[in-house]
Amino acid sequence: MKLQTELPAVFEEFAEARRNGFLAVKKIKDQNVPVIGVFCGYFPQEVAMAMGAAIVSLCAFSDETIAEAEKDLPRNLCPLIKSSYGFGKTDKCPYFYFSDLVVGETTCDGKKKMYEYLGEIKPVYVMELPNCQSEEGLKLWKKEIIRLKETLEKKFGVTITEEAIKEAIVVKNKERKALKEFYELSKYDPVPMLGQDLYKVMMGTGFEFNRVLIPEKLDDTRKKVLAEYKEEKKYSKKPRILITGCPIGGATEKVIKAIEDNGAVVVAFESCGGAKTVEDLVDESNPDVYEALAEKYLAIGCSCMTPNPNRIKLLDRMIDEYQVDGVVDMILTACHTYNVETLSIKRFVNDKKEKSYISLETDFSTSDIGQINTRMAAFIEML
Ligand code: BJ8
Repeated sequence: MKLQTELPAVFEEFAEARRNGFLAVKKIKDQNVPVIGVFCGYFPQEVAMAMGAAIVSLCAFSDETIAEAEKDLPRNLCPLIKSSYGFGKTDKCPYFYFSDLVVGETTCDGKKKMYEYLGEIKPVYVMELPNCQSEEGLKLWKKEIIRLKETLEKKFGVTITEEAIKEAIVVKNKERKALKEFYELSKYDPVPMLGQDLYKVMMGTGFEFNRVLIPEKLDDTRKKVLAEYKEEKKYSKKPRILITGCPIGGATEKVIKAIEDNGAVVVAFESCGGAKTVEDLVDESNPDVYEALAEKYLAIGCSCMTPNPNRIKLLDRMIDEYQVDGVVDMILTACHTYNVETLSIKRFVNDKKEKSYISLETDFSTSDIGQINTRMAAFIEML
């Protein structure tokens, strides 16, 4: 079995993106550009883009700050929440350090309560996200997006025009289309790249602050990957895995690695950071920019929503389009919403799609890598 030790050269630029982003954000700060730190896919980025702010994804995927967080927060809390808070408390995340404002949303209980404490360290603004994708929910979310715009205007002394939001919508949609076109390369069988490489590219795009450049970079990389693929098929046919569940990243990249070390390949990420926030575009033809943004963002199929049909709809489509053999549902310890939802996802994948399903509970430690490998090897063997 071939273990991947080095990232193919074509992806290097993206692999370094987070580290390079540290320097870039400092430069941005020196130029007095407002920096807004975010944690979640529900944040309507176009509003901040319209005022020329830099949007940074805050550190939340490592166990290095969890011990410090546990001095203030309960131990049996989701590691993502503890890590986020710990990075803020210890000032170890350069993106947090440079943020003028952190914006959170009322997603899960742990996160929204954590923001109350994070607000003691940095200015934190919390958007009231409805828990239902109903008509009333949509009205509330639209109002919340307008309230965000007004808050940003007041805090930064700027005017955010609808024209500027419209322009930002076009830029962000282009980025989504380019990212989708890129990850769709994994529809090929055999795949032209490993899931580990695909993941690096998807994460890396978030740290390019000149967003106009993102589609061009992605398109360039896509063409290179395709050209290499046409010349030589680097990978043989393998069982094809889709990852769903809690956001994956940093410490939990161990799950992608375990899947690929044990003979399968990750062809699709339905979770946040993957298709969940990318697939739907903002409707550019809607003259009401706030309604268009509210519709797009509220439709995200996160388990914080009840019910959550959009996650099933997306899974349904992706399992077919990516010729998926098995679904891995990665759950972070103590994430109640995703954990409760595993039953409906299992039923859907097994009964409706007639595919194999496994749920895998993990945290940000390395102590369960052996166990994850054993479970993944057994799961893949069965496919
Ligand atoms: S849109 S997935 S980024 S909320 S923090 S819910 S793991 S217990 S992250 Fe998320 Fe936004 Fe949804 Fe995406 Fe569970 Fe932990 Fe809560 Fe979490």
